[in-house]
Amino acid sequence: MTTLPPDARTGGRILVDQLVRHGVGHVFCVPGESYLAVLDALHDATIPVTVCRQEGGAAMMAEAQGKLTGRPGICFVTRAPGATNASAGIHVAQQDSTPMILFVGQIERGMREREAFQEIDYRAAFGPLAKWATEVDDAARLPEIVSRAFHVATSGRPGPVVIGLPEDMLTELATVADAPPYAAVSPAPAARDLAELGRLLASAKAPVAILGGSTWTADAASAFARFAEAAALPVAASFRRQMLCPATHPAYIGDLGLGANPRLLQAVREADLVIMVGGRFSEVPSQAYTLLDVPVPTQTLVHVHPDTGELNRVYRANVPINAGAAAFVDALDALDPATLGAEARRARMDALHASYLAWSDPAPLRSPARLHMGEVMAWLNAHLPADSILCNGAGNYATWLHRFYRFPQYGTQLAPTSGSMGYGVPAAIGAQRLHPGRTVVAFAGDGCFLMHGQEFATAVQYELPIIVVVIDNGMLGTIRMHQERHYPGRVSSTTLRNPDFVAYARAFGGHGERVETAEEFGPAFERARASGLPAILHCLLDAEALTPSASLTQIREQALQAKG
Ligand SMILES: Cc1ncc(C[n+]2csc(CCOP(=O)(O)OP(=O)(O)O)c2C)c(N)n1
Ligand SMILES: [Mg+2]
Repeated sequence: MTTLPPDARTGGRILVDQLVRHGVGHVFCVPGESYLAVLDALHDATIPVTVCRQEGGAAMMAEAQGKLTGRPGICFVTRAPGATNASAGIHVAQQDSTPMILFVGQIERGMREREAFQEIDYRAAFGPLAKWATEVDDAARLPEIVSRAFHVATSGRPGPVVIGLPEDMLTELATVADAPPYAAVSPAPAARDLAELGRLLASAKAPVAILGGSTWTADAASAFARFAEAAALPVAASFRRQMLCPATHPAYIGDLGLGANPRLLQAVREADLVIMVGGRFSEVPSQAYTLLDVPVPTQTLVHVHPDTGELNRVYRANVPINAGAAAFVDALDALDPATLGAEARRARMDALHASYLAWSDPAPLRSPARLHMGEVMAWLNAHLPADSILCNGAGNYATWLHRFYRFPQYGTQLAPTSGSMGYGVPAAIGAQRLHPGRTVVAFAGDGCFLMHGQEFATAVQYELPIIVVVIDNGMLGTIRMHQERHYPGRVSSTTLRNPDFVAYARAFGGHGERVETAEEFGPAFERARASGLPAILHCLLDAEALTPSASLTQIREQALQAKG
C-alpha cells in the first residue's frame, strides 16, 4: 500500500473543500457517473444536497437561491445531456444577472476531441451563454479557478459561470492549499458623480428613478425608498423587479413590465431626468426601446450600473456612474434631500402613486370568468405574510400577479426577466430550501407547470410545503393571444389537453385541490397551507379571460376589424 503525502486530496475533495471555504449553503444536482468523486466528497461534507429530477430544474433552483442571497447558487450536472438540459437555467442567470456556478462532469482528458461518449466543448457551447465558461485541467489549480469563479459570478454585473470537470482530474491526487473565502468587488460612485446628481435633481421638475438589476440588498432597497420619498423622486420598478420598492410606499409608481400602466409610460416619456439604478433598461422595460431614444435620450440620463460595459452601451448617459446598486445607495448619504427641490415635485409624485394604486386595484375590472384572477390576487394581498415569496415562469397568468399583487418588501419575488417558462416550481423549491418557515407560492400556467412539474417530486422528497397555483386555461394563452392579434381566428398549435392536476399532486404524495371560483380560492389555499404538504391548487380559468383588461373574443374582434 502506498502512503500518500499528508495532505494530498483528490480533485473531488479539493473542489468540495473550496465550496465549504466559500460558504456554500446548498448544492442542487442531478448525479452522473462523470463526477462520482465529487458526490463522494459531498458524502462527508456538511453542505445539504438536493437531488433533482431534471437538470433544467436543478439549475433554476440554484439560480433562484442566487437571486435571493446575492451569493452564487451552486449546481452539479453530468456531461453533455445534463449540461444541455441545465442550459435553460444558465440562460435565466445570464439575462437576470444572477450569480451562479454550474459544475459539469467532463470526459477524461486523454480522450478529448474524439467526440467521446457525451463529449462537448463547454467553453465553446457555454461561452456565449454564460458570463464565463472554462474547464479545469489540473486538480492543483482547483482552488485558483473556483475562487475566480466565485469572483466572476458576483463582481461587476453578476452572472453564471460554467466549469467543466474532467473525470480523471477529479480522481487525481494533488497537494495544494485552499483559497480564502471570496469577497465580491462592488464599485462605488465618485464624490463628483454624487455632486452632479444632486445638481440635476435640485433643478429637475419631473424626475423618475427606475430600479433594476441584481446588486441590491434589503437595506439598500429600504434606504432608497426613504431617500426617494424625502426627495419627492417617483420610483418605478423595472420588468419583474417589483420587490425593489414596497408597492404601498408613497414614492412607488409601478413597474415597467408587459402591459404597463399608460400613465406610468407617459411619466417616463415626459420626465426631464431619468435615474436608472442597477439595471440595463433592456427590451421589455423600455417597451421595445421606445421610452428612451437610442442612443441619445431626450431626457437627461443618470445611469448607475456595476459594469462599465453596460454604461453607454445602448443609451448615452449624461452622468454614467459605475457602481453597484447597494454601493450607490450607501453613497446617497452625501446628498441632503432638503436641498433637492422636493417640495415643488411632491404633488406630481403623489398623483403618480395614486395612479399606480388605481391601476393595481382589480375591483373595477370585470372578468368573463367564474374564477376572477384579480380577486385571487386581492385575497393573496390580504392574507399572505409580508415575507412570502412569489414565483412564476412565463405566461399570461403572470400578468395578474405582476399587476395586482403588491410586493411588500425585498426578497419576495422570483420571476425570470428572461421570460423562461417552467421557472416557478423550481424557483419555489430553491426558495423553500433556503427559508423553510416562509410561505412560498409558485404560479404556473398549464403549459408552464409541465415544463418542470416533475420537480414536484423533489418538493415531496424534501418535505417542502410549496403551494403551486396552476392556472389552467387549456392553452398556451400568451401565444394564442399573439395569434389572435396577428392571425385572428386561426388557432394553431396552442391548445392543450391537460391531466387532472389534483390527482397528479396526490399521486406524488402532496395535497391537491380543484378551484373553480374566486370564493373557493381562499379556503383551498388555507387547507393547502394547513396540510403542511407540497400542494397544487388546480385553478380552472375560462379561456375568455385572456388578459386582465381584454377577453379573447375582444382581442380577436379588434384584429378582424383592423384587417377590415
Ligand atoms: C421555455 C419557453 N418555451 C416557450 C416560450 C414561449 N411562450 C411564452 S408564454 C407561452 C405560453 C404559456 O402558457 P401557459 O403556461 O399555459 O400560460 P398562459 O399564457 O396560458 O397563461 C409560451 C409557449 C417561453 N417563453 N419559454
Ligand atoms: Mg395556459
